[in-house]
Amino acid sequence: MPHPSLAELSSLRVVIGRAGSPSLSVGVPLLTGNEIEALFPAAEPAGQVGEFATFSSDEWLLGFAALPSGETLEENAKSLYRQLIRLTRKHHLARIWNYVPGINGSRADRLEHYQAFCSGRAAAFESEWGPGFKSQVPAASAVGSEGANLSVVFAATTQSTRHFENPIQMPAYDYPRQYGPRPPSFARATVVTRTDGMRDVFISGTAAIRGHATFTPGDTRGQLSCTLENLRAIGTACGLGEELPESSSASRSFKVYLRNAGDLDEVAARLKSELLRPSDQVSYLRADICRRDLNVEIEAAIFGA
Ligand code: 3EB
Repeated sequence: MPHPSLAELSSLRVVIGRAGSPSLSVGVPLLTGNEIEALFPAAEPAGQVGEFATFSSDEWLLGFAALPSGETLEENAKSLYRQLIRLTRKHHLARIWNYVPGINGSRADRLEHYQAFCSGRAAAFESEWGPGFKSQVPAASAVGSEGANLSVVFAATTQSTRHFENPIQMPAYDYPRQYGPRPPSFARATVVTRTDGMRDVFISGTAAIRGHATFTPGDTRGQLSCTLENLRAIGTACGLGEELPESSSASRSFKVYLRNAGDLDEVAARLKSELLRPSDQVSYLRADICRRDLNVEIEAAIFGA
């Protein structure tokens, strides 16, 4: 199948609340799927709070913000996260999406942009929540953006949340120093138990990391197998089961990030036979992954499990 050249692709736009409300373009080209990521269509605008446009529905508080990246990435990550943590004080964080310009590039002192982002984010959590913050961090993803801004999107809730780790992956917040001065601050999954007893489950960006090491560096086929195994393992750990979930009318949406657009057909064919159901929503996006040797990352949101 011929694919459009990367330059012609439209970029993913995040819309919270009703269609047509202001959107955030996150600088991630869409390969196939919906160019609008519609989050919580029932939410209503709840005002601008600092840098964040916020939205709310009964139990949810949502928002997005963007600030310039470049040499100010670490400070701006810290500043956005301090605002985010303060404005969600009466809620529990359930999911954060991060889009980081030039994620695999390095700043003048050679610290990688992703590592600078991780430092700013960890500093914000530590200053707001104290040194034990890691047990409270929610599910997240952090992928490369082709735009100029660091974009941050969050979902928080007044319902109860539990965070889960994957037994076959080291918790990211415990990664050793070889990956950067401050480890990433996120949980592998967050489960929201709704007042009606159903669960909404956010599975973080999941890649081919075993323990803390990259599995088959640069090899998409091997990494996809490892990523699918990680998804089954976190599904089991968080109580959904490896079928995410086995049976049900739960609505599932997936985002698949590919470093190389040329991997699309092979990855999509395998996911169709090994992961996806006809009722799932899935978008394939062209993005750099936070480690240079990773080619694929998959995230999931499961509502009503
Ligand atoms: C990993 O497992 C791959 O920094 O928020 C996945 C999900 C990854 C979230 C983040 C990073 C983040 O470490 C990368």
